[in-house]
Amino acid sequence: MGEHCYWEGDEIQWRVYYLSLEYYMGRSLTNTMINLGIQSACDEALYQLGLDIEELEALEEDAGLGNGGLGRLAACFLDSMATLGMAAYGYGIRYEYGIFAQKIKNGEQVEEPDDWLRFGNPWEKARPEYMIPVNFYGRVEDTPQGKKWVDTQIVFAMPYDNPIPGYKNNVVNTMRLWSAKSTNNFDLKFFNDGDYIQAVLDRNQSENISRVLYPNDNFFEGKELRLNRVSCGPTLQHHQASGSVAQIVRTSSTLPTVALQLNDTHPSMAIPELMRILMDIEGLTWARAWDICVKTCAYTNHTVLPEALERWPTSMLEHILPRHLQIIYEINHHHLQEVAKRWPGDMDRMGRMSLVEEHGEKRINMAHLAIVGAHAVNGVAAIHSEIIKRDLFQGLLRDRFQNKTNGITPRRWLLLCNPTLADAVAEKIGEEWVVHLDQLTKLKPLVNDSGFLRIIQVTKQENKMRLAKQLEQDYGVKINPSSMFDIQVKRIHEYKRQLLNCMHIITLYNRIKANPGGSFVPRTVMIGGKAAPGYHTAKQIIRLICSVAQVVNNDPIVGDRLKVIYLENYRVTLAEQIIPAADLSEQLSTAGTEASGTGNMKFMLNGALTIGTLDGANIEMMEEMGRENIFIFGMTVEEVEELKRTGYDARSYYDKLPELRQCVDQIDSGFFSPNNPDQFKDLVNILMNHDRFYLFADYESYIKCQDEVNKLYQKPNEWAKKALLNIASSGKFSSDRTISEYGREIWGVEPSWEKLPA
Ligand code: 26R
Repeated sequence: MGEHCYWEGDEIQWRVYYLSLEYYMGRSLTNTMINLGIQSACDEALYQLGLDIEELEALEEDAGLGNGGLGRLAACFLDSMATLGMAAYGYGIRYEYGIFAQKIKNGEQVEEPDDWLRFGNPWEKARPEYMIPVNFYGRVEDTPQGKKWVDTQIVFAMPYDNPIPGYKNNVVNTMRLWSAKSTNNFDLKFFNDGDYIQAVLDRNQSENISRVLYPNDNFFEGKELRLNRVSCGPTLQHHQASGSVAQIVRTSSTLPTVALQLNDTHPSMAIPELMRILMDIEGLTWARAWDICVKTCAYTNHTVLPEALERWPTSMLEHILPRHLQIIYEINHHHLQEVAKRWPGDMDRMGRMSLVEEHGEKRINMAHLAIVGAHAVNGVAAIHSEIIKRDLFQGLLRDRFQNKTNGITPRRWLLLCNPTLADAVAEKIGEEWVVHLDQLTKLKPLVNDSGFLRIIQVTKQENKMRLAKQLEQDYGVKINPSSMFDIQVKRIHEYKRQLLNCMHIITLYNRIKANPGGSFVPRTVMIGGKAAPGYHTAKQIIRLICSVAQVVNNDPIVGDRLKVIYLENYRVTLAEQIIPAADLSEQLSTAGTEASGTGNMKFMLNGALTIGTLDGANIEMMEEMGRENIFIFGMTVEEVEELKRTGYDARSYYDKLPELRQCVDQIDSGFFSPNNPDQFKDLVNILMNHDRFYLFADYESYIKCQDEVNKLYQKPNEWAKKALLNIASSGKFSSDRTISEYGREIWGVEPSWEKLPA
């Protein structure tokens, strides 16, 4: 390579590498058949053989290589990039164990390992010919030829390729997942000691790097794991970055240039790694290497919760990646010179904007590294992008900040999971919506077509019956299929406010008990999601929901007017069954905390109405469908910020609102946990004294809004009209639209709907 550098000169970027530590793919069989256009042929062929394709489909394990929204977004993006004919690769980690399987035992979450590769993986192909050595540890030497990273330990990165078919366009892209593989000449000192067996056993240690997905969602743990010397965060991240970047640089000599998209800061080690390769190996100057790095890299932010931001202790990086730490310090040096030029003498600001945090344990702020090292930085919904532009870097590098509102793939999230609705839509407007989701607006005139409204209703009813039957089999609860299916499915987190939903359930229960003969709109409330294994409060929230379900479901006074179900082991495959059956989608995050949300879009596309706050993409959903077609409640971001400034006093709401008080007192006194009255004291203490997410401040408005939901549900025809308008307005939320915007505004790549010759 050297100075005859192919990177520079041409501004058009040809290949896209999406770097993500997570890909939450779910199953591949049905999706592959659909995208190849061979679904009915396969169905028919298997039928002829006396086999049932649905039974075969059910045998496939979910590829659960993700935690939640960020990982599923990456999976939707792969589908869209292939469908839009982009030369795009998804690079990630081939975890041997994906997200844990959740069991609910005695109302509590129990985690079981997800041994998804047990019976092999028919979709992957190992590519040992592309294996790459990755260096760790060692030290940096100053030589006349520049810096040399020496005495390192080597672990190989072994790539496995997985096919990503586009929708009926004869494109098949690649998802390349790296797996850690020991070197053969490991730890010679053990050989010298004659401890051959110990040396063989130790091979396993380095292969721990890709053993298991970290189940933390929105919580950063910046410490080295105790039992696991090798498999700690920066090691894993470096492994991915190094394998990917080395290979990209190696194979790029024939092409003008590439775009590297960082899915959050998790793969941001790619920045110092790219600098290292360009300078230490290819011999470029700092200035040229930096220019290439910034032009190549772009960074997407997915959360503003401070506890989720990656801040690695410099002591760890020093030990594991000494050369990368040096490079980061140098990047920071140049960066702070720019800050000083723009705000001379403003030492305070220098401290805030530095990549290096000096208060307490010295750490690297990876978001700052990613912003400085990337030519584009984006948030994932309009409001979120505004918030990060304002808060993350206060004005510096302002012209880098963009918005790219998230989307979902209509192939999996309508065509695959809701074939009856998909057919009904195609019957009216043809099939182009599958790749041009905007076309759903053509359904709008049908709000006055009673025949079509009827079809929407019947389809929903069928989906509800199917789910009810399944749940009755799985949980042995009797479900009233004419009740409203009120659903909240997502990771369990305080900011997502599953507790607010729970307080609504308790309020409904108390109303029924106070007026047993009264008439109530029957509801089946379903809540599902995994809690991070170490997140105590989230696990308590699950226990409370299950305890409330116990009491409510077994109270004869309640009958079939209210049922509560905890949906065990929520994952991609379960989402595909639940979402088409939803009447009401719950999106309750405190305004300003949910970056976008993507589940909200899946419900909308499948004709559920939303009850939600003015947060994340809910706001843009409302803009698309009109405020009269969504149930909005609660504080705006500005009101939340105002409340924070003036001081939040939970007790004032508790004193003022009798229904809230009754509900809190019941949780506190053990009404739902008679065998352990103190069970939920911690939760109540948080709500009353340390609530960062202001649940009580939104309680009254939430309950009133739910009353409106009930009123509308009693007018099935009006409900169906709004459901139809939801579907018809959801075109914007296709990941095809999102990816077209990334292509045009960040990567310099045009989408193409051209069908290649077969
Ligand atoms: C352990 C730590 C480093 C960590 C932090 C955060 C690990 C995983 C996360 C997950 C976060 C980044 C995430 O999933 N964010 C979600 O991204 C979705 C896709 O953009 C958004 O829709 C959703 O609002 C946001 O919470």
